[in-house]
Amino acid sequence: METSLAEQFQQKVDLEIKIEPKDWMPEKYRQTLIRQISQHAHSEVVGMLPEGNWISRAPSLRRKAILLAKIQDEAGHGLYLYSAAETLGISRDEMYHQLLSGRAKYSSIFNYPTLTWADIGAIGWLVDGAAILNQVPLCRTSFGPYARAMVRVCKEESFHQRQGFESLWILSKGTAAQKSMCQDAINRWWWPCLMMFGPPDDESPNTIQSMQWKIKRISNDALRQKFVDMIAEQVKILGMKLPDPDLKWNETEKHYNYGKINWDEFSQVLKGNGPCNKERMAARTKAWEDGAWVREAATVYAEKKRNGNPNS
Ligand code: BYC
Repeated sequence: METSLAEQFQQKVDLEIKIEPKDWMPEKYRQTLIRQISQHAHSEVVGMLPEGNWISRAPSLRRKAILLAKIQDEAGHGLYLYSAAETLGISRDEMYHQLLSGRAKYSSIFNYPTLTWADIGAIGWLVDGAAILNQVPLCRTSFGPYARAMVRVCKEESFHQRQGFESLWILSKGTAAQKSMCQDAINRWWWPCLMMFGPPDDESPNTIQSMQWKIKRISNDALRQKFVDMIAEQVKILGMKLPDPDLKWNETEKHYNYGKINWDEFSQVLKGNGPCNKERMAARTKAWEDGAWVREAATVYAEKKRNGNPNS
């Protein structure tokens, strides 16, 4: 019985029919999605922190308005994603507990500091650029609510990337100090961005199964290569350099070759030893604790409403 349900499920996936929350699904499919979607949601929310650091110091009103809008978009992405994960039978509280207790991860990239204003441009251009490449294929992921959430997220991410590039483009045409700030931000964000795509395919425990279930459409290494090829061209427009002496166009492969990624650094960041892991978790824990009264008030209000007395 179980085997035939599993076979029917795989046939649906192969026929590109979306899996919806009430459909039968293998327990491991459900767990894989909860893991990935909740970690994606946590990344959006934790990702607001490095940028939030610059709201009060944005160099103009225009830049401040753009940054505020971008960060609000990220809060929205987190909310769609938590909602999509909830359809799989996990509560938002449980997802939060998994994050705060260290059981759930969030993207490694948000454990790096934003030291200068150029870092905000670099996040938009490089981090959101990497995110879009990863997320466009997720618009066709097999689980309906995740795929539909990704459509809107991707539209907003492409605006995020454009504004980041434009911000760096202005710096790259500025004074010597602005140019050097721009290059320094690119130098610091480049390698961590390559790590965002996850471990190499032959060391990625989830890829084969996730691709069979069409949760993932393109492997970690294939997406990373697309990113290198895209950015290696865009950086020329900025007149800047990527910090990789081995970056070289390979005419036979029609791709850029690139240097070795420091996977030890990635593994340290995942273990909680990146430059900002403790700070990020402390900020999220404080937000959870500070929000206790809101949760309490909302629960009491809902209770009163159920009893037909919303205003008392
Ligand atoms: N950081 O078998 P693998 C944004 C973990 S937010 C941390 O390849 P999978 C933005 C992985 O979870 C964008 N952990 O896994 C927001 C797994 O550990 P667990 C965030 C990572 O899932 C604000 C283990 O390594 N995007 O754009 O098949 C401002 C083995 O990996 C990372 C998403 O979340 C990492 N970088 O593939 C600006 C996209 N990489 O869970 C921008 C959705 C891997 O088994 N997620 N790990 O303990 C995905 O597409 C996939 O989950 C990944 C990893 C490609 C990331």
